[in-house]
Amino acid sequence: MTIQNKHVTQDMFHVPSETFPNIISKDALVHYYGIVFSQRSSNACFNELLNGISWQQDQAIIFGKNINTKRKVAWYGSSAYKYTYSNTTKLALPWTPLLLQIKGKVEQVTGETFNACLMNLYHDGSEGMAWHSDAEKDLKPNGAIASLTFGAERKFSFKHKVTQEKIDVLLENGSLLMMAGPTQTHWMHRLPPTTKVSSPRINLTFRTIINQC
Ligand SMILES: O=C(O)CCC(=O)C(=O)O
Ligand SMILES: [Mn+2]
Repeated sequence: MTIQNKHVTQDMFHVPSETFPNIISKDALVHYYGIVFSQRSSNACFNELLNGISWQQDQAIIFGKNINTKRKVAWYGSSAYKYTYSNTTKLALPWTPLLLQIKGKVEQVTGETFNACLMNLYHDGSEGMAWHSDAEKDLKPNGAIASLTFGAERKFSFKHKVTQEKIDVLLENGSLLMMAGPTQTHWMHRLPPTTKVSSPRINLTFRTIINQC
């Protein structure tokens, strides 16, 4: 099943989440808000983030070996939060003015608050992210994760951990998706690689870190 939303909103303030129904009916809370940044702002954000963010090569464990991925990542937050995943620990850099502005907009639209952001830079469709859930011990249990896309449109997939049911969403330039409640406990998600996309995409996932000052 693929969900598409052509709802275009340039100046979207907090919108009750029931306006954007839960796109996964079972064991999850996932809202797709569609495009929340105009194409012009999205392109400007993309360029500023591409050049102004401290992008680093990410590590992944494949067949038990630590390898560098082609995808780049960055970790920013309200404090020098540690975030440990795939055997590596990152220390958050302080928000840039643009990231703070974007965070404010995401908080306005979702009605949630966030204190950190994990960012991914996919150079083209050959780069993606494998099946996983975001439930590390550093994250608020059942906390909302808001995922913003700038650049290339990509398919994003969910898979139920028990039933294996799959749901796909198309993540458009300037669009926002929020996962909350039991989603990470019962579902995995991934960004599948594709030969159909040759341009880059930046993804920002706003999160809440707990038990760190
Ligand atoms: O790029 C995406 O849309 C997904 C990123 C993701 O799942 C993550 O950073 O945990
Ligand atoms: Mn994730």
